[in-house]
Amino acid sequence: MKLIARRTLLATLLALPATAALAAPLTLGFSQVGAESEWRTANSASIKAAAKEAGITLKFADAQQKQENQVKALRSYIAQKVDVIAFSPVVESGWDTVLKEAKAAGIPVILTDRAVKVADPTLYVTFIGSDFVEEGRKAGRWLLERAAKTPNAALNIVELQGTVGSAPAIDRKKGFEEVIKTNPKLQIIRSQSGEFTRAKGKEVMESFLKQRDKKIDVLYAHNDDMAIGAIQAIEEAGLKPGVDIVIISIDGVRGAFEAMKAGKLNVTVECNPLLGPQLMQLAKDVVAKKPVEKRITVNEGVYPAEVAAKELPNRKY
Ligand code: GYE
Repeated sequence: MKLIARRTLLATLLALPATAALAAPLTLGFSQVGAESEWRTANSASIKAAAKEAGITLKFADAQQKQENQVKALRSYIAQKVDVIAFSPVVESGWDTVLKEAKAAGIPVILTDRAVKVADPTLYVTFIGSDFVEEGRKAGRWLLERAAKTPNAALNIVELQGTVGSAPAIDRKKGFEEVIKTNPKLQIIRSQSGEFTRAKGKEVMESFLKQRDKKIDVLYAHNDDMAIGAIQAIEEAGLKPGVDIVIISIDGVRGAFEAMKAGKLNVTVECNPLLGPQLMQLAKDVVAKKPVEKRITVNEGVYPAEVAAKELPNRKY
């Protein structure tokens, strides 16, 4: 008798629309840049695991570093009427139209990792990610300190830029240049995109090394993967990476710590990809119409080769 009563009560409760609405899992449409680097792999894994943990239904699409694929994914999320959209924009510009479509459909948009340039900032609710200009400055400051130890020597720098038009490539270049220009002995003699990948980083470094007009003293790579590709090119050219050419990169992935331990990379500036848990909380808050900050940054450090062996076991990506 008691059991039947309880069942009836439960059925009544479940039939209530308000209860049903509360129990419905939130759907998040996420458009990822691609799978170009160790950083990105860790970022995607973090987002997938955090969605599961938070009980959020995740629709996930990999754009293979192509903006057109991201626009398609965003449009399909709008058509599917997801509760909230999040994406990491491959490049900064060209988003106005699709973001207006999301707004017109009443679907809130969260930016993660990379920023956009849009005329109307209300086209997205919030942006969570690193301060890339500051990362570039940190890389520059490390080099300034190193250069201060050999004050008379001129240092020729080659730069491997990230994906053309992407926020991290633009900002990491800007922050680095801002700092190194205070020492005229530091000059960027070549700068080209290695698209944030190992393969392209290696290929571009090979071409830098073939041009024998100037000696290369320093490599500044906008991410660890390109630095790791370049290390291979430097070794194949019969030089010692980390010794004959000082190497600075950004991200702080495991591969970078291993390269530092082996003495082939001199320093990495941390960029934390583990944005999943914070993104899921934001998604819930945004859907619940709670006020959120427009810009949420992540705290990060700098790791020189001297601390690599000690730090490696603590790394989470
Ligand atoms: O540094 C790089 C990746 O947007 C911060 O993209 C991210 C960058 C990261 O491919 O490795």
